[in-house]
Amino acid sequence: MKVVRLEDVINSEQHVKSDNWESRRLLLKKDNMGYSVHDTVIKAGTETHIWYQNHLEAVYCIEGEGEVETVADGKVWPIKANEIYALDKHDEHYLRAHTDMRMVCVFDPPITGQETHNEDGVYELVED
Ligand code: 9YT
Repeated sequence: MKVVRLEDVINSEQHVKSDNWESRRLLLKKDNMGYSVHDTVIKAGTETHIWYQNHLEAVYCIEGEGEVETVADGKVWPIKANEIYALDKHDEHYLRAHTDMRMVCVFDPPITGQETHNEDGVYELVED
């Protein structure tokens, strides 16, 4: 087994920073778990367009509050600490953070760590 500490991931190559969020990737494809696990901070006041066409993602909010709007039906889902949302239909959505939101994200398939959001908010699949 292994233990991964957030303090060791911070400011390493597994700490990815964007305008709207920072993602500390605790477990990646290379860890061979079948999923990846990220400790992510979504910055207060931001709106991010996301559409993971190639991945399923579950997002557990452990701090803060905001909302998700699913594009297909225009439904707005308030999200706060101790709630998990599951993008079980590869749902295209907008994530809006009212405060800083700390989210634990699980991706299936696992991301490799090299993905970036393209113009559609998609992570392309990265082959080894
Ligand atoms: C909640 C969410 O999807 N945020 C975007 C970043 C992504 N989860 C990542 O790469 O950790």
